[in-house]
Amino acid sequence: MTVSSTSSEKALTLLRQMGFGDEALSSGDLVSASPIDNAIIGRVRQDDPDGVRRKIAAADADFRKWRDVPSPRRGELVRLFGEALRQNKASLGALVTLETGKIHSEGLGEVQEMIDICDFAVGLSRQLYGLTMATERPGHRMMESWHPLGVTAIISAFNFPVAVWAWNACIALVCGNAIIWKPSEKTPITAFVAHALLERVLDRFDDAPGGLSLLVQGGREAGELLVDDPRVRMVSATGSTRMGREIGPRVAARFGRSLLELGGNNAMIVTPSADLALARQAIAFAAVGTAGQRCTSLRRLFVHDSIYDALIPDLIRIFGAVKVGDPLDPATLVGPLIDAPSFKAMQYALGQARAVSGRVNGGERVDGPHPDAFYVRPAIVEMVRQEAIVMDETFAPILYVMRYTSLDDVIDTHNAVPQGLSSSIFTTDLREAEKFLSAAGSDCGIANVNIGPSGAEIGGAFGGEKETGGGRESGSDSWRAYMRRATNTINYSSDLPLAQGVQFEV
Ligand code: UN1
Repeated sequence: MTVSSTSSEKALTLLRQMGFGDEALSSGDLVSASPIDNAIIGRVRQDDPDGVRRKIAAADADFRKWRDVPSPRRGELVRLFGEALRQNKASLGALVTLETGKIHSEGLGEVQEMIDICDFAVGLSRQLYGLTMATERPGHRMMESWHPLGVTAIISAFNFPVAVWAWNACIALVCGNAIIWKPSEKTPITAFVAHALLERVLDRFDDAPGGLSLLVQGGREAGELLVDDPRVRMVSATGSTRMGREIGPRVAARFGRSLLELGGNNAMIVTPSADLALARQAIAFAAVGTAGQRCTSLRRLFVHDSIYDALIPDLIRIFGAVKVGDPLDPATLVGPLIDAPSFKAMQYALGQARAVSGRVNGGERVDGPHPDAFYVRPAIVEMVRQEAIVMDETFAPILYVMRYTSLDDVIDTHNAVPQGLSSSIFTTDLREAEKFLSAAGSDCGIANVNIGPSGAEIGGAFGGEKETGGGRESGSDSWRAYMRRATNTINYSSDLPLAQGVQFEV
């Protein structure tokens, strides 16, 4: 397999298309190499600790200006950002593919997800509603107001290098917050470009102060400075459970707010009444799409004993046949893994599965456009039961398959993992579907019927329970996490009645 030009050349062309000069990303100590062919696609300068502190101070100062701008006007900023994204969708989408290795259609989808959240946030900017409550006192009114919170730090992961930032950024901005983004060190170039597109809009938006949105490039140390600084009122972090376990307590120790979106171990139950053709499609996308590197990727499949043999051999065939290779080739469905450690983790998990009699199909390294890149055949692993290795999230295309006979029991097994992000059931039986969605059903933040666990729309609240961290971002009323609530009681009478009938005359 060959590629016509290297990722370096392609990245340069895309950057020019988006109006960046050749020098924009040509120097710095943080180097980004494409997982497609290991070619360097850009370099950025990492922020030193003083630089990070200066940015926090600037954001904090400019938050005080931004919070006074009416929220519909703040929405206008986000609307213009959405326009900029529409204009640059093709180029930014391709750049996402170059930097993450996700297939072209998914790279474009990621930018579409940014555009969608812009639209959502624009509408939201006129709907930051508070309630009016019935008061027990005559001549009084009681209500709640939602106010901007302060500087919001966004720590994002490599696998959705720009969309997850946009979910947080767009909502935080209409809520009146200043934002500081620390992207993954693995994807500094898409971060630079996405942020620069917002900066261009900010430059021509008179009401927006200069420190409203800042980018901090760097590793763990930069992240820690954001996590520990009391001026950062909220930390929204997407990444591993290990990372969240460190961030959560540190932010809590200073009584800051955190929104954590951590690991998933997402499952599907396929019942005897399921539409198997539909299930096959859904399983393939959810398990091998994005090379298994979504936090919502399907990792566990429970198939009823009576249909196991009608489904699994087909799936093994599909996994064996999907085209793995250059993610810019329209025929490819599975691009490379992000890097060598990710390949190692996958092989380790497969070894663990084999050690407990797991039957591994696929999972081996295959030829790609470059020998130093990590292209793998997605693995489908038949397990007798949910062993320890199945309880872990391995960020790679491994699908563990297990048989079940009783729905109640399999729901227990489904919920027996530490993570609680996304889940689904394939069934045409109303009772089974409703049971899965009920309080006694899936314990995840996302529970679906007849669609897979991945690929959520932005309109719903996104996040999960248990080790997934409990945060909700993106749609529905997730915006409340980015604001502070004040309860207001107003007395318009000439008396001062006390609540609960308390008498206190002086
Ligand atoms: C993630 O993997 O961190 O639901 C986010 C999905 C995407 C977002 C995934 N809309 O799969």
